[in-house]
Amino acid sequence: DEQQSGAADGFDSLLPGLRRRDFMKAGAAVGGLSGLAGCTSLLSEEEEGTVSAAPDHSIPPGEMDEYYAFLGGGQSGDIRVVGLPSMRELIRIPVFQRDSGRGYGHDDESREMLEEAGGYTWGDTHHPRISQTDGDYDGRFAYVNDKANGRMARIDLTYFETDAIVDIPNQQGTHGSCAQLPDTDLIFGVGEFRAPIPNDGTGDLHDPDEYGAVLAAIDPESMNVEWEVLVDGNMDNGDGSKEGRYFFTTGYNSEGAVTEKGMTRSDRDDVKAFDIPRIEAAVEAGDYETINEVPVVDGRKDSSLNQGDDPVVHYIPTPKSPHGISVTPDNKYAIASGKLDPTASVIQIDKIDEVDDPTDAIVGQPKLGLGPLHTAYDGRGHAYTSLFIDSQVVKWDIEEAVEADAGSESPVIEKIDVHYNPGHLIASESYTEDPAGDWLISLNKLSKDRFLPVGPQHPENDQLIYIGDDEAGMEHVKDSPAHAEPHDASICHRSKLDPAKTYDPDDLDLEYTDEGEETMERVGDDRVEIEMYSTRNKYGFQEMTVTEGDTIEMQVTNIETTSDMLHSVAIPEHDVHMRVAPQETRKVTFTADDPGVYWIYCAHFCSALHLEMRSRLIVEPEE
Ligand code: K7E
Ligand code: RUQ
Ligand code: CUA
Repeated sequence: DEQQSGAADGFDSLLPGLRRRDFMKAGAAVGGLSGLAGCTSLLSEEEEGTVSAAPDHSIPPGEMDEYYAFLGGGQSGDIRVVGLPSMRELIRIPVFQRDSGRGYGHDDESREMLEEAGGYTWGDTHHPRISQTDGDYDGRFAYVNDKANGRMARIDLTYFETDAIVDIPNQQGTHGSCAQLPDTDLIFGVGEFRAPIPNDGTGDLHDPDEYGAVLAAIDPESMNVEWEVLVDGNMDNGDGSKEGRYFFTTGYNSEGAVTEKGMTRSDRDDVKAFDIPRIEAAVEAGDYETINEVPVVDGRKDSSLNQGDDPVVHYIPTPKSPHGISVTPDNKYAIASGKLDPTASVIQIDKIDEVDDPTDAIVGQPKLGLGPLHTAYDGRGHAYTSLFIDSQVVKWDIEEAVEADAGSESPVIEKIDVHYNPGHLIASESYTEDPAGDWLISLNKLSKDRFLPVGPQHPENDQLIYIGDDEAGMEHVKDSPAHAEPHDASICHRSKLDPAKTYDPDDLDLEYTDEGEETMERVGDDRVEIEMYSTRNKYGFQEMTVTEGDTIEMQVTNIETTSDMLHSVAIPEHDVHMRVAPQETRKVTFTADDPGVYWIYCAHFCSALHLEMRSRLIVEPEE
């Protein structure tokens, strides 16, 4: 053994491009190492791809990835855009938090949007979903929840920017989020925390029986909450059927308890299937109560709307605290992962409204392993479920699970170790009708020993797994450390996105100020309005003189026509950093509180004269 590793080491130094690990793997594949000649032949086998089934995932310098992955950044409040298969982080899209790198929350428009959405400084983004047309990504928008403050945001994928946020009434934690398919007619926000509705201090605050949670349906254009449905128990994740009839949520705490012990007392919780057309008919018929200006339909079990043959919400009992739920690409099944139970429940969608006992809609219950959380699809009839406790991804056969007895392990095809404790996993285009079936990312919560230590908080570990070869099996090809804390993701082929190269001034509300059109005007006693341009390497004004106490409204157009040629307006001691991208116009309003001279500078490195790109804000003392 010693000799072998010695040989490997020696070989390693001869061929620095080959990592020792690959070498050992190659060796194992043909039954051990036996001298240098054998090693050479192993190498060529690897080149022919007999050892690794995965296509090249290294993406050499200058080449582009095939997919965009949009990852919910969790408590960082952003969305990360990652290229696949390289796993390189391309950009972050700030959603619920200020970000000086993108000037978000620093100019008037984005600052007002954050202010109107509650004025919080952070959010908890879990589930980014891309808008679809005809069951496929149309690349127009992404929507993402804020679990922390009960909000939903929209990201404009032309500019990769958050363009709307709605603070959802009657909802404290918005957890699952999803678009109604196939054409994104509604966006659903799944209310998790049960609280009094309205939560304004009236009524009995101590009696959990008086609490409730609602599903919210949001118009994707106006971002108005159209209606809500009140339910029993907590809700967790959500996904919609592909034809738009149902929206599914997993639910825990059917007990309605307020302690961990109470929430896990009973053996069953449920999956709720919201019948969208029936709910809309109830709203149409005036069968609702308006709370905080939103029509709220009563979808609780004992509601009159749920008696009889046409319930608005079906409660389908499933084992103990199910977590993830996702609909199969062929729209036959909704699969709920057991979390505290080692099974997943396969619910046949067209049976839901046919069976007398809702349990009969569950047509399969394979035993997968410990802590099943989320399930993704490859479009070839396989499901991939993350096992949080086992630290594994399990691949299983969906139809086999329907054939087999409940609790059977026979549908399991294969398990692969991940490092460690995966939450979500996601496969390319898994949420569409036609998943690509090549790559899967396991978004692991604990990286433990996988990276250089960086103190008590470790990075997360996003692992790339190739799933494109059913015969060779799943292959783990990459570890990628991630800033806290990715949850769900959507992976979209690059052909379906068309990001802008520069802004279209017609898309913006503020007026374009070209070179020669700059103006500086005093309005009233204590307000100065400035409209100017920026370009390499100057601002419209080389100096701006104002008086102590003035409110300054500074609007800047970046008149560059070259993509990526950003300029910004950074003003020391005024907390201003306004990024202005090519052909974009932004405005910032601030007060010149203290007399003195302040150098305005451009914080985006733009040319060799970048450091000279400056202007002076001269604040004269008040007389
Ligand atoms: Cu499992 Cu918010 Cu989708 Cu996180 S939830 S992992
Ligand atoms: S200066 S290139 Cu601070 Cu060295 Cu930026
Ligand atoms: Cu403009 Cu730096």
